[in-house]
Amino acid sequence: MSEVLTLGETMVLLTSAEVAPLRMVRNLVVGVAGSESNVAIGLQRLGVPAAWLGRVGDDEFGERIVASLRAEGVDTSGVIRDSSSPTSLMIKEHRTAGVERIVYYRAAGPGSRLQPEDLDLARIAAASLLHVSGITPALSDSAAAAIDLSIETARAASVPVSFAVNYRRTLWSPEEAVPRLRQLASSSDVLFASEREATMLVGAMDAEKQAAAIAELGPRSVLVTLGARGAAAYLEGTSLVRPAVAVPVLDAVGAGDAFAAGFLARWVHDAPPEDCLMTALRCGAFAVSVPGDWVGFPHADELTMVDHPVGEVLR
Ligand code: KDG
Repeated sequence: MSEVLTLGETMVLLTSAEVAPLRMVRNLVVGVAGSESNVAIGLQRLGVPAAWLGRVGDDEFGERIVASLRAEGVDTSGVIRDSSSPTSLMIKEHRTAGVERIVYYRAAGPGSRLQPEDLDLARIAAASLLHVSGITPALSDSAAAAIDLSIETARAASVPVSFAVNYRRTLWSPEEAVPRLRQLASSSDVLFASEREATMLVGAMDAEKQAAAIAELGPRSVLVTLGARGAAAYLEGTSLVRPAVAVPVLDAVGAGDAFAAGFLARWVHDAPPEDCLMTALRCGAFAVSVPGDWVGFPHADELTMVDHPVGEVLR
């Protein structure tokens, strides 16, 4: 099958190895994170070819990003090395045993210089799916224009568009974001939102109703994630609400991307809605029960592992 194309900003992730305020931390563990490339990794692990397009700094951390994605089998041939600024950083602080705090060093980073000219339009038109998020349009006007062109190109070629709302409050205010996010929702086929993001888009109501209300904006498949409570979906006219797969939660960051990857991996194969949703929920469970934004995402042959009771030993 042809590749799923993802587009956005990927950063080096520095995770505090200790529970402490960042100013007292002695050790940071180096990794890589970016919502769209996380989804690409999730898809690859489930056997769906995926590519990530974006800009990284022309520096060692930029190479680290490319190497990490390549090691996961993600196609990075469209990555641009940009020498105008260093690779962006995401820092994860374990402020208390139960609370993680994330700070970004991405203002004016390579992702903000993404522009329409960076896109390979023929490649987008030949993809099986385009996946973008609401992070990129908040990075800069040129990045927003690139997102618009990618969506326009996909739609003109009948390539379905998947959109994860991913509101980042440090990048823009709700007043700026909401009209833009609603507009992007209206040009997508599949939409992923947390309950809070769904409330931004259509107001506070039951998640099931939110999913249906978002579908009225345009997308035929809408998924509203509810954390430990599972997800509500409105899929081709049918409402579904399913509980999460119960697992110990070690790190909730990345769960939404795992969920999206799981759903899309089945959706691109025209799997029934229930199958798409259950795969998404299983992937979310993998993500939260392993530290790291995407490290724990499942490979295709591991998916049912989370159905086993907690504590069971598989041998
Ligand atoms: O929450 C998972 C991702 O979104 C994270 O790994 C990267 O925060 C991120 C971003 O803005 O791309």
